[in-house]
Amino acid sequence: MLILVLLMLINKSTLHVELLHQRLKNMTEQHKTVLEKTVSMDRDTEQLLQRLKNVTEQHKTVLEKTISMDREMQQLLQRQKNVTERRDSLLCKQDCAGGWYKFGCKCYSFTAWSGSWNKSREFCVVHGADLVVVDSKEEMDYINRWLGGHIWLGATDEASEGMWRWVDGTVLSAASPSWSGGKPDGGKDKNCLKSVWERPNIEWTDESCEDNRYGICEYNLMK
Ligand SMILES: [Ca+2]
Ligand SMILES: [Ca+2]
Repeated sequence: MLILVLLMLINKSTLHVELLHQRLKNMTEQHKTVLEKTVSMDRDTEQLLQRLKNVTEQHKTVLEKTISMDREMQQLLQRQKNVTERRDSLLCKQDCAGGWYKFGCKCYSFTAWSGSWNKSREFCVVHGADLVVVDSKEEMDYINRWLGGHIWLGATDEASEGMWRWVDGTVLSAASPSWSGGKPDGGKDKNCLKSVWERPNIEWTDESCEDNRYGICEYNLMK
């Protein structure tokens, strides 16, 4: 009986040992698998780090090129500005056409005959000019020195009553202090700008465009 019990105990121990052995084997395999995965992840991480390094270097190179191109662009723009200024300066030094008077970089002349505002403008345009656009106080003072009264200037409200525009498209305010007192007041019958001599000043008034007057033309030497 004792032997039988001993045999049973030995048998049970053997089974237990086998079970332990199997568990150890499983754990070893699991450990091996985890180790392999860790090695693989390490490799991936290294590759990713290398790629990140490459991308960072590429980015740095592109950034340096962009900065260099910006600098070149600034130099080119500055050179272009210098060339334009030199060209304008040379153009401005030219003489005006015969019979035209020079002020700054502009040339001025009266029309050769008196005519309607449109006929006067045509004369100016045929000579490469247009009716004068008075766009600074200096210019106004200059032309006033040799303007008599009743001369066509380059502004009209023909296109839209009350909306005065110079021939270059810029707006002439009806509130400009150059208008003679109470002008413009001619409504749709008077759509063209004329100088009048309101002693001691030259002032502006609206006039019928069909009146026959001399006009004053202007052209820019720099265009
Ligand atoms: Ca002008
Ligand atoms: Ca008018």
